[in-house]
Order: sequence, then structure tokens, then C-alpha cells
Amino acid sequence: MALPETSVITIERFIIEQERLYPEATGELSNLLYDIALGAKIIAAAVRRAGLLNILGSAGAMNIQGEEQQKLDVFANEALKNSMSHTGRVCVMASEEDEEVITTDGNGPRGKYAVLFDPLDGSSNIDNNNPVGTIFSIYRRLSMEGNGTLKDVLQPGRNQVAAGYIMYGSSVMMVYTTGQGVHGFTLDPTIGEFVLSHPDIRTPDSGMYYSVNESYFARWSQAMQRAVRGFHGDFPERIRAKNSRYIGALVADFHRNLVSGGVFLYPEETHKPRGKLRLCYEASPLAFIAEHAGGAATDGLNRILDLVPTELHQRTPLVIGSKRDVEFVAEILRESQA
Ligand code: AFP
Repeated sequence: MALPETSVITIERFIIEQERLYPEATGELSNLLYDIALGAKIIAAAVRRAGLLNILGSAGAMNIQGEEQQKLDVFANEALKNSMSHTGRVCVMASEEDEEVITTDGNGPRGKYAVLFDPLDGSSNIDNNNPVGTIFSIYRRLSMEGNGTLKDVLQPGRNQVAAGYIMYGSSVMMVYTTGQGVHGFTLDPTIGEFVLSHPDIRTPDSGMYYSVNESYFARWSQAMQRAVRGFHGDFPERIRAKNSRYIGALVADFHRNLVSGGVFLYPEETHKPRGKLRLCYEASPLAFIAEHAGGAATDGLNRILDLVPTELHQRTPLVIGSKRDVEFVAEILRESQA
């Protein structure tokens, strides 16, 4: 029997080694990332057992978006909050599942970071054993002391100090950036650790996939229809024709396109004038990752990381992935305005 590799780079080792590059680092951000990795492992264990335990289906409650919560949504939300609330590293959190910002418990010290997350994105996939994900975003606080405030979480995405996601798929992966490359770790279930598997991910300039819910085609603007026709192959002189792939779980669609090259779109449409996805804890963190991997992200025309949120749960149209493909959509939309 082959023995396991003994010199693997665990996420803990990697985070510590990256921190050594910054003499001024206090280690707080590193520890916070490690707290999130711990929360992810707890969620991963529950997702893995979802088919075995009787925890499938709806918890009966609606979240503040008016969507029915799945039990695992509730569990994932609690797991992340608990992994971060007692450490003194965080001053405020915000979650897709909570209407208001979440302040940390007790009278202990409040940390310098504000963390936003979507604890279990794509949760309607759970019943079908399809991938789901967690997305997180970290900012330095703007408020001076005590509990953090809404102001700390309503920052433009370009202020992020770190962002990442966890994908619970055929394997569990955590991908994050602190602005020094995008790095991917795969959970090795035999040792219970995230192990470096995808160092320094770079996304191709133009990709082979486009991912969009094409059943909404008739509800898009004519310009958006034209852009997607470009991905079908209608303008080969301008953009490479692509294959269609759409899972309906943002993290899984984004991850495939990040690694293999491609573009994900959730445009505005007549039934959803601002699209479906949330700026603060879905679009912004993934945009931060896309840009640090050489890709791009817009709301069709404007850079996601420059948008200044005014509400915690606000939605934005999203076009994200390979740089040339994202630019192509903006070109077509601009031409229609000319
Ligand atoms: P659920 O959490 O309700 O499954 O929504 C998932 C999601 O927010 C995102 O992960 C998908 O990319 C997108 O919605 C899919 O939406 P459509 O079903 O409208 O294509």
C-alpha cells in the first residue's frame, strides 16, 4: 500500500509562509482565513452527509430575499458565524441569510476585519447532489472601535483585502486571494486538511465556455442577446465561439471558467431588472478573484470592483471571467448605446 505524501503544503502552512513576505503583518488576517477554512470543513462534512442524514429539504423559513431556506443554508450560516465570532479578529459580519449586519458576541476585543459571506450558494442544488459553494469577502474596518457597522461592510470591492470561495463538488476546494495570486486547495479527506493543489491560478484571456441561463434569452436586452450570439459563433472575427456550460450554482460555474477559461453572465432581464446576484457577497469577491487571476468582471459595462454599494443585499447584473470575453460583452453593449 502506498503511504501518503508527507511534505504536502497545507493551507495553514501556505498562509503562514505567505504572511512571512510581509514584515508588518500581525497574523490576524492569516488566522481569519484559517478560521474560515475551519468553518468550510464543518460545512463540507455536513454537505457530504446530506444524503445520509435526514436534513434534506426546506427548513420552512424564508430568508430575507423571500427565498425558502434549506436546512443546510441555516447550518452553514451558523458554522461560519461560530468559526469567526469568538476570536477577536472580526468586528462585524454580514451574510446572505441575515437581514442586518451581525455583530460579534461577548465583551471581548473587536478585531479590525469586516467579513461578508454567502454561506451556501446554489442551495437548491443540494437535493440533486449537485455542487454548492460558499463565498467570502474580507475588508479592513473603517469604523474606529467597538462593534463594526454597516459602513464597514458597504465598501467598494476594490478595498477588499482578501476574498475566496469554497466549492463542495466531487472534491472540496477552497480558492482565495489576498491580492498575491489566486491559490486553490483541495480538501484531503484522509488527513482532514486543505492541501495546495492549484498554485497561482491564471485564467485564459479568452475562454472555451460561456455560462448563462439561456431560458431567459427573450427577456434580455437586444444588445445582450447579440453578445450571447457572439458566443454562439456569430462574429468569429471578433470573438471565439464557445461551448455552453451552466450548472446554476455560481461558485461551480465560476470555478470551471476560472480554471479552463470562459465567461459567466447573469444579465438584467425584464423580470429581474438588476439581475439576481448580490453585489457585496457574490459579485465583488468573485470579481476580486477574477481580476487577480488575470480576468475581469463588470455589470455589463462598469467594473464591479468600482461599484459602491448602498444596501447590504443589493443585486447587480454580472459578467465575469476571461478578460477578452468580458470586454466583448461591454463592447457590444456600448455599441448599442452609440
Ligand atoms: P439558489 O441558491 O436559489 O439555488 O440560487 C443560486 C444562484 O444564486 C447562483 O448560484 C446561480 O448562479 C443562480 O442563482 C442561478 O439562477 P437561475 O436559476 O435563475 O439561473
